[in-house]
Order: sequence, then structure tokens, then C-alpha cells
Amino acid sequence: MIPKNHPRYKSLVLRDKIMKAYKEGYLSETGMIAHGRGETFDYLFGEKTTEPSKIAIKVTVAKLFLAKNPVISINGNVTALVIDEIIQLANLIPAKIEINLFYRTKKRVDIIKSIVDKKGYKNVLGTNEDDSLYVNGIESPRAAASKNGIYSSDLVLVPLEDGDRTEILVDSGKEVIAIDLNPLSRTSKKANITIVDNIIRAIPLMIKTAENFKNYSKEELKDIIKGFSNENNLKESLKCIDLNNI
Ligand code: PTJ
Repeated sequence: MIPKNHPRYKSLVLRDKIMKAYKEGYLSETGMIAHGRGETFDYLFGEKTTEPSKIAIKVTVAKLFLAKNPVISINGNVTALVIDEIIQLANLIPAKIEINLFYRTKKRVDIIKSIVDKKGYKNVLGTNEDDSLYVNGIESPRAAASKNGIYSSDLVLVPLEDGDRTEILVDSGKEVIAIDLNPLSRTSKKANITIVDNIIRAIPLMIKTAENFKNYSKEELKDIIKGFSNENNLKESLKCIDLNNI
């Protein structure tokens, strides 16, 4: 039981969710390490959504509405921390949800599928190996994707993705949007758009933004996207790490 008056209460609650997900068998061992790395960067950003991230979120939501077949990719960490919000966002856009695991095992896929099913979302993709095709014809588990989901998508939202897979997806001509607290990661640099923020804040803000943008015309959405540069946005994100304020 975490005492509510603990100064790091929110952070401890997240750790608890990560630990429980590991014990339930759907979060990978390295998912715990990844969470720790995320925590470090979150500290450096003052545990708040920065101005560059707010811009990246607006551009992302506009792109999600403009995409023909947008897919949100989920893994162990995403399921443990924000599965309700992911389902809400997917329904709002609408976008598909695909289970896409770096350390893929049938057991982990089945547990995540049953969690998503129990939430009332019935069409989660990426659960059936036979339905998988290889992006760009690269016969590696890194390139496996479901036929009606990531394989045929024009836009993939990847909260917490590995660099190799991001590269494969970008090289196949898909628009790749990452959420990654590390602005220096290969994923952050390779993605077309990177939201440098904690998924626990980024996804709820995306939902709010989607509610605001849902009646916008295509022209209005295109205006929001104009002039965005991921390279510049990452540089601006790095400037938000102000060591003098720590
Ligand atoms: O469930 P699986 O098998 O797909 O595995 C998932 C992990 C995350 C273990 C796998 O994709 C992996 O190894 O990822 P990396 O290469 O460690 O990258 C994870 C990135 O996510 C790191 O740059 C972290 O800083 C960042 N990160 C961690 N927690 C969060 C985060 N970014 C946003 N929000 C977080 N809560």
C-alpha cells in the first residue's frame, strides 16, 4: 500500500502498475528497465508536458484524423500504464489497435488480448501469427505486422518503440509517430514525429486535442501540420532540460 502523502506518490503508483504487469506475465523484464530510463528523462523535463511536446501532440492528432488507415501499436508497458486511454483515443479517431511486441511470446500476446477484450474492445489486431506479413519484405520478427493493421497502414503511432522497427516502418513509407521520453533515442530521431513526453500525460492530452479537432475540416487540419520539423522540435525539447532549474 503506497501512502498518499508520499512525495513521490504518483511515480510509485506507476512503478506498482509496471511491477504488477510483470508479475501477471505480460510486461517484459526489459520493460521495467525501459520504465526506469523513462523516469530519468521525466525528472529532467520536470515531469510535465513541454511546449515542443504540446506542438507535436497537435500535429499528431491532425495527422491521425487525416490518415486513411491509422494504427496505434501497443506493447507491455503501454498496456500496463494507459490501455483505457488508448482505447478511448482509438475510438475517437477512429484508429485500429495492434499488439506489437519487441519480445514477442504467444503467452504475452494472449494476456494483452484478454485485457483489451475485457475492456470491451473486440477488434485488437496482431494476435494471430498466420495473419502476419513482413514490412518491406524483411523476413525478421522486427518487420512482422498484421495484414489489415500496421502492414497496410499509412500512419502508425508507436508509444515506446525500438529503433530498428521504427526504421523499418519509416523506410516502408509509413508515417511513424513515436512517444518517447528520450529525445536522443534512435526511435526519436528516426520517427517522422516524436512526442517527447510520458505516455501517461501524452495520451490524455491527445484525447482532449482530438475532442477539440474532431469537427475540423481537412484544410484546417492541414494548416496545423504545416511547417512542422521533427528535427527542430527535438532540439527545442532538449533545450527544455534546464539543469539550472534542478
Ligand atoms: O513489450 P515489448 O516486448 O514490446 O517491449 C517494450 C520495451 C519498451 C521493453 C521495448 O520496446 C524496448 O526495449 O524499448 P527501449 O529501446 O528500451 O525504448 C523504450 C523508450 O521508451 C526509452 O527511450 C524510454 O526512455 C522510453 N520510455 C519509457 N517509459 C516511458 C517512455 N516514454 C514515454 N513514456 C513512458 N512512460
